[in-house]
Amino acid sequence: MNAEKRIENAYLIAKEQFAEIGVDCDKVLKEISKIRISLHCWQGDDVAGFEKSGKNLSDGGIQVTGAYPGKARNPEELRQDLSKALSLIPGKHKVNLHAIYAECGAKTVERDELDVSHFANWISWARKNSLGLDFNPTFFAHKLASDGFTLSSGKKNVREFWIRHARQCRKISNEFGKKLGVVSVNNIWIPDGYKDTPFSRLAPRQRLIESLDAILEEPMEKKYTLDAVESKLFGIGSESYVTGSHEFYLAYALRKNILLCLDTGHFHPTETISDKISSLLLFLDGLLLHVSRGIRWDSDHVVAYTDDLRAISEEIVRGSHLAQVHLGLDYFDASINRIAAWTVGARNLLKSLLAAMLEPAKIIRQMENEGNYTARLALLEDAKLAPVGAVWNFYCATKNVPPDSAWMKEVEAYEKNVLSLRQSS
Ligand code: RNT
Ligand code: ZN
Repeated sequence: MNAEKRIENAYLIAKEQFAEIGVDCDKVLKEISKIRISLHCWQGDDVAGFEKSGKNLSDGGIQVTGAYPGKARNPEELRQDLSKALSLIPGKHKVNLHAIYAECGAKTVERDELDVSHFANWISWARKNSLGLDFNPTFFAHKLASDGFTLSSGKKNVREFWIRHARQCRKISNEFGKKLGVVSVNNIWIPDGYKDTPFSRLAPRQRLIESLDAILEEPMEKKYTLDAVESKLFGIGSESYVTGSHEFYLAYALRKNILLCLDTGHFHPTETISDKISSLLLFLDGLLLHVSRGIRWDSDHVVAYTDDLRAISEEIVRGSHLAQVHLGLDYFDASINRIAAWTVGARNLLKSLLAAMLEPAKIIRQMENEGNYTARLALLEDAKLAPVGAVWNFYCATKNVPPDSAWMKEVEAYEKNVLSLRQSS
């Protein structure tokens, strides 16, 4: 039997098996194809960006490790690599850009002078490929971030520079939304914090409120751009104190009615974000997720198909929160093929959503409501070995994307024919 036929037959059997427990696979496939996940451009070049001036990524509390050959060196290569990865991920998605991915030609344009014209190539590429674009002001890898403070800096000129940058970025994001017809999420993450114990935990937070208020002053239509703020527990060089903590941004997002961004790597190592989702969405309009996989610390490993990931997707699907939760990936592993890194993470996130959609929700909910916790446990456990893989491979086939165990061959060919040629130059 050829692979195509085998995938179809496996699907037909799986479909019957799911129908027996009240799940309609065809309907699920329609639902999952509506989900856009946001592929973070920065995995493709180790968060380097296209600014010419020399700068240090760890001036910003993050770090990339690894030296796998073939990373993208310019916008054309980065888009080429993103296109390759996107061809291996079923569905229509978004790409997440940072301000440092502006294309300014020979000119040096300071971050507070960036505008949408510097993203014209990204916009036309996105339009051609039916993609949305998300955005992030870049508050790291810059001389005005080298003392560890940006929006909450004690220096007025530093704060004002970053406020101007963030205001420009909101306008750029707004243009992305208008020009592409897909809402653009504009996420603020700042590295601000102290390496050692501060005396005043309050003062930087007071300054951060003022800066954020100034950034968000201009009203923007939410159908084009959505503001988000991302918290963190600690970073490299901000081990003792981070201005933008979880409590700070949760309260701020509530007050301003904007999105809260939860990065899975930004909490205590044993703290998961899945149980936060239902509580937060009772009070907030929406969430942005930066799905990552921290190992021992916020290490930004490629998203794997873990219980943590599955629990996040289950919460989103069981609570019918798909419209309110914006899903983005955020990791940077430079020790493996970068196209595979994107593909593995994105496919895993989609797989976990698919698995959640294939749960026999109706029956389990009924058991729970009746207080039949024995049956609830039994059904949840049985669901773990349900033939999700057969549905997944069929879904890939319907979207002209290689199934599991076939896509990696394409990455290998791309490495041989494209990436390896980059080493010599
Ligand atoms: C850093 C944050 C932030 C960055 C990206 C590059 O800890 O997670 O989201 O990873 O903006
Ligand atoms: Zn993040």
